[in-house]
Amino acid sequence: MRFIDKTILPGDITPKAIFEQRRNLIKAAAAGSFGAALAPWFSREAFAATPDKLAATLNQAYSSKDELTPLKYVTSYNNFYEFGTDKADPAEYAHTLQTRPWSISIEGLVKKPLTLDIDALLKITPMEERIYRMRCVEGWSMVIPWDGYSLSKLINKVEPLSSAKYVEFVSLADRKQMPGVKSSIIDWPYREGLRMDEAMNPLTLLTFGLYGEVLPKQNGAPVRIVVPWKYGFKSAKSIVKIRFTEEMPKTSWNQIDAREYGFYSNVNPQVDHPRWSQATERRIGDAKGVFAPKIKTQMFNGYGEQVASMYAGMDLKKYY
Ligand SMILES: Nc1nc2c(c(=O)[nH]1)N[C@H]1C(S)=C(S)[C@@H](COP(=O)(O)O)O[C@H]1N2
Ligand SMILES: [Mo]
Repeated sequence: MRFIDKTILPGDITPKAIFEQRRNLIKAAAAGSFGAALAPWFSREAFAATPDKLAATLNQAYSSKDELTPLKYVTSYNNFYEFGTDKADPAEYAHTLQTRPWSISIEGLVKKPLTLDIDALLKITPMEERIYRMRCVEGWSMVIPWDGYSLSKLINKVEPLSSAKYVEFVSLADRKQMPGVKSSIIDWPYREGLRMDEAMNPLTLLTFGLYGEVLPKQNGAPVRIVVPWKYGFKSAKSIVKIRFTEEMPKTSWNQIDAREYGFYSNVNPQVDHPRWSQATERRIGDAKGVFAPKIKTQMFNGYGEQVASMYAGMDLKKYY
């Protein structure tokens, strides 16, 4: 079943006017006047019945200028195997996820291990909005305004020991809330990891929301990681544990098939997946739908300036 891309959703019209409106709203947010009436294009159904606003300020320095993926695609075409393997499953089944109370434990090789309630975690530093390109290994991509703060802010609070070389992220795995956990496709819980310098890179976002509101459940509420220069699966959802280790942690997709999914998984148009090319991608929600033009995938998903130096001298064909 692995990664059978059954459907690219049919096209939708994203009129330029709507896009311009969003841009203006973002400009207003940057100027500090966010919180006015919702723009009409903003579909509320995708969010919880009582949506929570996140007071986030757009960080232009880290934001892509690419056209945004309409919210309805961001919330209806997802990978979240805890709720099923079909792209439509998370939107259908994730409502059973209980995102409060929620706590996250930060442990392992740190001076100050910490267990934090989600509301405390939300407040440790001001929230930013960043428009990131996301590239999935299957060849689709989206451009999403994410709300959160650099993971480094949290890491600094726990004071990692010098022996800490990697960071492991562990997602919730609760059969009662997550129907997909019955399946044995993954040795649950879902686990991902980063090297310490990758975790500390300012681009790595501890993420609580998107489009200015708390994360929809299908997108990994109440807290996830977003690592925009890596394939989508590195960005673990609904995390309950962050652990600092000396050894490279075992990660879920690597365990499923090490030949197909490496630990690094940096977006790299020159390194093909064993079963398909990674040279191009299609933007989900493009007005032309399945006929959307394939665009060239950029090295490190276009974030080379910020991240390439971390891999200087590494053979990225070997460390895929
Ligand atoms: N816990 C967990 N995290 C996960 C996944 C998952 O199945 N379980 N899927 C990953 C994959 S393959 C992708 S492409 C992204 C999708 O994130 P999105 O649905 O918000 O676009 O989440 C990643 N994080
Ligand atoms: Mo993915």
